[in-house]
This record gives sequence, structure tokens and C-alpha cells, in this order.
Amino acid sequence: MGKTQMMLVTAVETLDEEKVVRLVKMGLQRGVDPLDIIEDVRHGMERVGNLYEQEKYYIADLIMASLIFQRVLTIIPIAQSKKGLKPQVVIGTVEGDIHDIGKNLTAGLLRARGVGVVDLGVDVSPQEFFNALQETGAKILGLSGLLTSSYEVMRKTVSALTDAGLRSEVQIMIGGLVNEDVQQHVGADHWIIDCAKGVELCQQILGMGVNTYTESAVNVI
Ligand code: B12
Repeated sequence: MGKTQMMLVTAVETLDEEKVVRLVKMGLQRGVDPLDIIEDVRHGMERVGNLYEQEKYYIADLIMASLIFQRVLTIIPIAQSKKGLKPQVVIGTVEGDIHDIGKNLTAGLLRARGVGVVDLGVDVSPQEFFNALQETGAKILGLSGLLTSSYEVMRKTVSALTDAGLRSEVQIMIGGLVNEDVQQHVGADHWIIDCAKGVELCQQILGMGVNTYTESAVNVI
């Protein structure tokens, strides 16, 4: 990791909002890929989470970290969504979980790349996911979750689709705090921790051309 990148990760970790903003702007001016900058900020948030786990930070610090992330997104807004897109992806944060920053980012990038998204929001039950897939005929389901307890809800959601005979018609990707073991447990097709890769995968599944994101998916102001 480069020195400036390291400084950004540390600025997020220490919740130094003004320094984060300065470093993000500096990165953009130097032509750093906006999605790489977002990845660094995510990395810093992971560290905030670790400090919370070690009881060195409190819930207020988690809230502060999410506010810093939202501020960063005002500096790096995702391009305007294209209008009238056919729903191709159903996405949501699973029941019991309200972490939505990564999910919102993914939905925004998908729309910016011309992929129609039905975003069910947070705390979404297996039944609600099932209903949305049936109503829209979307072929991709994106489940987001950052709590350990979310894995079981993801598994139940996949089971509900299997029981209803819908599983083979839908590609399921999970995102958030996930890994291959979680994917296996849940019975999903893919696991993603970098939304840019998730968007690329959706485009591939849907048979769309894949371009670089920085050129058209993200507007820098
Ligand atoms: C910010 C934050 C919060 C904020 C969330 C604000 C919001 N609107 O989302 C608030 C303060 C509300 C919060 C609350 C809680 N939190 Co919290 N939180 C975090 C923190 C620090 C950062 C999460 C984040 O936004 N990261 C930045 C985004 C961009 O990253 P991301 O979500 O991973 O998304 C990326 C990818 O995963 C991907 N992606 C995400 N979703 C999807 C979906 C698809 C389909 C695809 C393709 C890709 C994709 O795209 C993104 C960009 O690449 C994490 C620490 C961590 N390690 O992540 C803890 C963390 C997740 N929280 C934790 C905890 C314990 C809680 C609370 C229980 C605390 C409490 N005692 O109340 C509550 C739970 C509330 C609930 N019921 O959900 C724990 C979970 C531990 C566990 N194993 O279960 C963590 C890991 C902290 C820790 N290390 O202890 N939290």
C-alpha cells in the first residue's frame, strides 16, 4: 500500500473527517481511480470495526465512521442512473441487519452501468426477496449482510427459493462481511467484497459488455 493510501486508511481509522476529505480530494486530483479510493475508505472502516470489537471504540464511533463514508460519497458521487431500466437484479440487506452503505454503493454502481435494480432496503425477510424475484422475473439476487447472524438468514433465503423451485433460475451473490465458507454455508453462487467486481459479474451474467468504471460509472466533482 502506498504512503498516501496508508494515510487515508489511517485518517478513516482515527475518524479524522477533515483529513479524510482532504486526502480523497487530493487522490482525485492526482487521477487515482475513485473506486480504489472507496476501497481504501472501506479498509479504514474495517479497522474502525476492529477497534470497536476490541472495545477501544464505541457505537458512536461506528456511527461517525458511517457519516465519514457518506461524506466521501458526496465528493465521489456515482453517475446519474439511467432511467426506465428493466429490473434485472434484486438486492437488499437481510433480515435483522441494517448495514446498508456497501449495498447502496453496489446498487448505485449497477444502475450507473445500466443494470436495472430493485433495492428492497434493509432488514429484508426471505419472503420479501422471494416476492420481488417473482414479481420482477429478475435473474440475479444480491444479499448483503455484515453481521454473523446474517449468514443464517441468507441461508434461509436461499432455502426458500429452493423450496419454491426458483433456485435454478436465479444467480445468487452475497456481499458484505462474507467469504467462501459463508458462501458454502449459505448455498450462494458467488461471494463479493468489492462492489466493482460484483457489478462486473452481474454484467457478465446478463451478457452485457463490461467497461472500466472510472470512465462512465463515476462522476468526479
Ligand atoms: C458503519 C458500521 C455500522 C453503522 C452502519 C451504518 C449504515 N447505514 O450502514 C451502524 C453504527 C448503524 C452499525 C450498527 C451495528 N453494528 Co456495525 N459496523 C460498521 C462498520 C464499522 C463499517 C461497515 C461499512 O459500512 N463498511 C463500508 C462498506 C462500503 O463496506 P461493506 O459494507 O463491506 O460493502 C462493500 C462490499 O462488501 C460490497 N458489498 C456489500 N454488500 C453487497 C451486496 C452485494 C450483492 C454485492 C455484490 C456487494 C456488496 O460492496 C461494498 C464496497 O465494495 C463495520 C466494520 C466492518 N468490518 O465492516 C461494523 C460491524 C459490521 N458492525 C458490527 C456490529 C456488532 C454492529 C451492532 C450490532 C452494534 C451494536 N451493538 O448495536 C449494530 C448492528 C445493527 C444491525 N442490526 O444491523 C460488527 C459485526 C460483528 C459480527 N461479526 O456480527 C462489525 C463487523 C464491527 C466489529 N468488528 O465488531 N454499524
